[in-house]
Amino acid sequence: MSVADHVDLEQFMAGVERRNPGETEFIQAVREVAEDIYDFMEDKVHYHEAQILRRIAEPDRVISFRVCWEDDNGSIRVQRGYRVQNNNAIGPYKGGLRFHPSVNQSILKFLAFEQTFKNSLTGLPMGGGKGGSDFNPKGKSNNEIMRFCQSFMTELYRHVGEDTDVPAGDIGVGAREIGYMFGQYKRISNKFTGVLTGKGLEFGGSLVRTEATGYGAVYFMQNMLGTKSDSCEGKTAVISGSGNVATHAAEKVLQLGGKVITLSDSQGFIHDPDGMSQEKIDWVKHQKTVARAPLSEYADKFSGSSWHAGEKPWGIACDIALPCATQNEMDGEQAKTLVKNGCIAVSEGANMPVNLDGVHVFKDAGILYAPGKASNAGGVAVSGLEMSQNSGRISWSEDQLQDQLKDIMKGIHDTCAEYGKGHLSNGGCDYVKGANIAGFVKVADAMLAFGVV
Ligand code: NDP
Ligand code: 2IT
Repeated sequence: MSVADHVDLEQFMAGVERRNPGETEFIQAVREVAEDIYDFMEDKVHYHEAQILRRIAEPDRVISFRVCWEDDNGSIRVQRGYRVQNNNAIGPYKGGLRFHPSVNQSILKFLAFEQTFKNSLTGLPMGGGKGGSDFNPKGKSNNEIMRFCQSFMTELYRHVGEDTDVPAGDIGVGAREIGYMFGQYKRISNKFTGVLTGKGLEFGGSLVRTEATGYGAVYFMQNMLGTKSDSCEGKTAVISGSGNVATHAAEKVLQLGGKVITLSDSQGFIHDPDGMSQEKIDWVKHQKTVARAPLSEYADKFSGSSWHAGEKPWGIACDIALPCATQNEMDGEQAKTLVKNGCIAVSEGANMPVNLDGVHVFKDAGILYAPGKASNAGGVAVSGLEMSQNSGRISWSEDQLQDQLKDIMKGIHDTCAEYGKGHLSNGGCDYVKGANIAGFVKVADAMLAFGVV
């Protein structure tokens, strides 16, 4: 049998579309990977014969369940909960939980698929999974959040475990929610195990996990700029989002001598041409995670800044950009604007923030462009280190963990560069191709070793 006997990219994608009707985000994520993997597999008949890509693009299982909870008015509310266990070829399923009204099966399948490649790139033994609910945490009391988390875990607990599937946070799920879910898991199972990561430091959490995704995305940026003997120092940065990833990315840009001039939330963006100090970033963290109030109030608090309701920050000129809010927050036109205004590098803190048109704009422009599955892997990497600490019943020091995060991000950068170098039309490094191929090879070879399962 030869490669020519197997389906080509468009036949493959037609099958994905037929089997996953209407799941636009999932289909988009698979296409972005398949475009690169088909090139790579051209002369590798064993991957075709074993249908490896098709198997990775078919989740091991999709679990969906009802979550009932009682609100503060005594009304009964019904939500849908999910866990998508995409692939456990190289380790237990691992990936975050998202609580947001937009959550649906397509979004969680795309995230679990991407997570499989991302976790492979970290070099740690973790498979890919993702979960969450269409529950909207905004405007809910602490007690409502607690009751929802307890109800969610009351079903989820039978599908997870320290060696089976280890969830963590994502949009709408932070330290508070992880605490409530861990408490309920421990109560039902009567086990104190590392079933979740992102835990509080008092009950098995790891130092540096909170900062890891944002810091890691900036380390990736620093590594890319380093290939041009350049760095973040003196660079003007446009960042979207104002949650965990965005605020820690802003903090690290500042620490490395850069100037952060935007942050955003779902209602609009802040433009602060003077740049954000640590005090301003701390205010944003407090505003979004303690006061749980709108970002727009920044403009009243800090003079010289302005609020742009309903807009995204991509029209503001910058040297570097870090999209850190959500999927498809930048399209092809917005990507073109960034490039036209002189942006030389983009490192994704969010998952799939740039749509396929935008990805092609960056590739064609030949700028430094890191896909989230590589550049935002710092979070799950430190989650992997949290799992190791929990298994060994030990805690590593802040310095140790900061060094490990930096080393892992450098390792991911170098691996992507090895597979991606010279692949852009201007001879530059195609980090998207590099990440897709490097993430794929390890998972694919493990699957080959298992035979047909
Ligand atoms: P948070 O919940 O802490 O913050 C999310 C931020 O994104 C908020 O500013 C929110 O605005 C904004 N946002 C969410 N949805 C939308 C939307 N539909 N349109 C515009 N803005 C939106 O989440 P994280 O910071 O943890 O996650 C951000 C991104 O990073 C996600 O793509 C996530 O998957 C990814 N990621 C997270 C990791 C982690 O460790 N936390 C690890 C790797 C990737 P508002 O407050 O108005 O809702
Ligand atoms: O998208 C991601 O990598 C995360 N939300 C973090 C997953 C994790 O298990 O730490």
